[in-house]
Amino acid sequence: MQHSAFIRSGGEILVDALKIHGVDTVYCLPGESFLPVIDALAGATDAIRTIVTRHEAAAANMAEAHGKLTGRPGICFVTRGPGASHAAIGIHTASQDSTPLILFIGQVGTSMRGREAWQEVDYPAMFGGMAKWVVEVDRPERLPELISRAFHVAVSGRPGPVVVALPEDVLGASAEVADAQPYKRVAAHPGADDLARLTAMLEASERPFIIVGGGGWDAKACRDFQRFVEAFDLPVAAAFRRQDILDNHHPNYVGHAGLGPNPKLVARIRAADLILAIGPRLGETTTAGYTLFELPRPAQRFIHVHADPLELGRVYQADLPINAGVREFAAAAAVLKPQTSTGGPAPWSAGVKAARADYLADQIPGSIPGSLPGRLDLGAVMVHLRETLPKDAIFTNGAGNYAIWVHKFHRYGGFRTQLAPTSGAMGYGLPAAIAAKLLEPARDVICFAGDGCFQMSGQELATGCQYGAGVVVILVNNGIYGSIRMHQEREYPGRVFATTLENPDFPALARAYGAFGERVEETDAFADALNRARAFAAQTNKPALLELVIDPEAITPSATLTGLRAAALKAGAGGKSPPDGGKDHR
Ligand SMILES: Cc1ncc(C[n+]2csc(CCOP(=O)(O)OP(=O)(O)O)c2C)c(N)n1
Ligand SMILES: [Mg+2]
Repeated sequence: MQHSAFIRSGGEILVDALKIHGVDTVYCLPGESFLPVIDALAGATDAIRTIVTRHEAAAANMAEAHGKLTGRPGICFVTRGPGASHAAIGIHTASQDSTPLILFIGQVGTSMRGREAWQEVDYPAMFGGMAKWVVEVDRPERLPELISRAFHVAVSGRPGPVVVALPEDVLGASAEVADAQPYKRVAAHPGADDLARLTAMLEASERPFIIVGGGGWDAKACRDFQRFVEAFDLPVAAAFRRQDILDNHHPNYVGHAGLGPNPKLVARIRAADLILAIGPRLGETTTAGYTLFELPRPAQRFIHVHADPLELGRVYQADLPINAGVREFAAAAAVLKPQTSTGGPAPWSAGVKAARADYLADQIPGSIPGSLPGRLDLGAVMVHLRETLPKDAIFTNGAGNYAIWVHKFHRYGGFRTQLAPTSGAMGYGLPAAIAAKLLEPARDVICFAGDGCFQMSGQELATGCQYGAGVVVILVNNGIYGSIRMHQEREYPGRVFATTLENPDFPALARAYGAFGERVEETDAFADALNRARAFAAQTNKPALLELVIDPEAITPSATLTGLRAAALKAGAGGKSPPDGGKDHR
């Protein structure tokens, strides 16, 4: 690796910079706008693997999943205008999920900037509100500096996405410039005062409660966090789609404060006298539309730990705001000890056990009144998966009502066993699963997708086959955009429109790609089909798809479409109620 100056093309300078910053994989859909980079990647295959996708949204989603799994920026290369537009979803997800990601985009030559040249886009204007930083490189000499900064911005403080536009003449030109050093992540540490006050507030409380979430976690931070939780015997709920920070088998894990949470969990959070929010923003999905806590001053004593100082006090006023990266906070919290404890159980320990019992009871499908129609019970499928698969299996999903079953009935086995967009983006599951399998080939990777969700990225089965990603796709086919149909029945009962899908033969489609494809229509047939799918994926290193045929009536684990329609008609809905009502599942 070169740290001294010598003449290289812009593309070579850029790829050398990627190597210096530790990049081992890039996700890409080629364009002629960045051919010098592609050529430099061809010369760097000893250090960097290039995964070529079929759609830029998938490339960006794979890079996002890579960033989530590794804590290092996921790297994505796309072409200008159209490619950048397709990739935009990855920027949005990385932003909402606080994931380090760098999107490199080809750009028109500097001599024609501003003329609306072919496929020209003003990237600072396009991504300004979504990315942490957007930059256009104007000279090859500045590539080491600006790429180094891109890495620092992506990982430091609250992690997030960065966009780097690369005019084609900058990539093609030669320059003599020295390389930068590998990036160093910067995050705030909690102060000694913060930690002393936190301990004192904990000891003064009777019903403390942790909500854990946000970005920046790694395996060590999760272990440190667990030590803190155990030392004080604290109950822990996960923020929306952050269910893998504390192993769900742990006795202190008490549930998911996401969409449609267990009412008993909500009641316990409301009844707490001290909330410790460790990492999450406490956004709309975790707070039941900002109704879980009083705004702006929660009724409970409130400690908020977040990596971004501007997030603290933005929505909720904490009694103790702590500006710290979650890794830094967890490392400091891991060595805290109760001061006044006499060695016996904490005063709230019985409450933790009761909360855990509530969580386990809520994880038994069918424990909710009213049985669901259909021959294939998704609840039973989830129970089979959680009892069969190794604890370190990675579960991915996008958006749709099918995800309710996954989040409710699966027990995530700790850091990183969940890849799911808090942004609620459809189409995320398959690209995320492929990226995960390429990174963790020895682990089972299960992608959940609805029939709608799958069709936003199903073409990536080809990418999975090409690069040897033996993921198992569980496609939940109910023939509708179920989530939206559910809201439709609530708001406009009986007026079914624009939510019905005419679908292809999914197993045949999978087989056409070279993947495994099988349809499952009954609960009892699932176990053997899963065995066949896993065996195929393990033997061939290609994806295996199981299409689960679900009765559309079974719209949530506890509701039917007919039941929702009847309730809405009874309540007098029918175009009269406000269109933003009842947003509990998306
Ligand atoms: C990219 C994107 N487009 C649209 C939506 C709105 N949306 C949320 S869920 C959903 C339907 C999902 O359908 P499907 O994947 O079949 O799952 P189901 O709800 O039927 O289980 C839609 C259209 C979204 N969240 N993301
Ligand atoms: Mg569907």
